[in-house]
Amino acid sequence: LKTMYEDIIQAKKDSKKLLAVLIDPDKIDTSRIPEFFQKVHESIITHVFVGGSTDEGNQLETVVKTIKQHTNLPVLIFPGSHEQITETADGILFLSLLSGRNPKYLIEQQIQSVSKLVNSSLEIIPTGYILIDGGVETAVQRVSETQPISQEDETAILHTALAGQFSGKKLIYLEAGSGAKKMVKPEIIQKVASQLQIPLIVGGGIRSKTQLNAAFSAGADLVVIGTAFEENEAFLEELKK
Ligand code: 1GP
Repeated sequence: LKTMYEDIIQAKKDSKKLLAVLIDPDKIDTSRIPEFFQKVHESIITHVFVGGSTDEGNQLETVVKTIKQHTNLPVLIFPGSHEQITETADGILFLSLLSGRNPKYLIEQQIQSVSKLVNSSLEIIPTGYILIDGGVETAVQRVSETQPISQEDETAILHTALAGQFSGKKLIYLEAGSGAKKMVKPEIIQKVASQLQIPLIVGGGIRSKTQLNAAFSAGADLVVIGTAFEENEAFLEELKK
């Protein structure tokens, strides 16, 4: 059986683009999950990410369980902290916030999550997470107490991504932040994608098919969309298979 990571690598080789819906456990109404996932299955969505900067209602486990009952798509935890880990998912993006200089999000959260991960069957995917200025102060910035990298600073973004690859990350995630005003510019995606050997994830502030296609054409292997689906389910219908 192939791992989820091997499937992502295969998709990259085949130039098959991947799209994840991000479910924020603080925002989703679990009673709407069955209906929502019917639409997801009619769309080009290939992955489900669950997580957020905060999980105030402690809903992550319930939300993941409910989602697993209604989909066969791979479900990955996208944790805002070590508390957001549940065995009921298929895997976890094991994030290091490489754009920041806060040791809590570079190594402390990771150590604190080990007791939950060590005997779990979750597929753990080491991911270099790079926060980029999306034109508005986002929750990641607030919670992590780190500054995003300016979109003007292309070299810093590129070098951060490559430093992640050189230190063994399996994925690089360029993040403008949930609800960003500006997505990561296609020129930046292109610059990073052209030098990176591992798959590239891009998310934050993508709200239209045009923006989605711009991210894909620039070289994103997997795009993540959350807010636009929360606010407008018709957008999901625009992305029919
Ligand atoms: C956030 O990249 C994701 O972590 C998705 O962002 O909610 O703006 O789509 P949006």
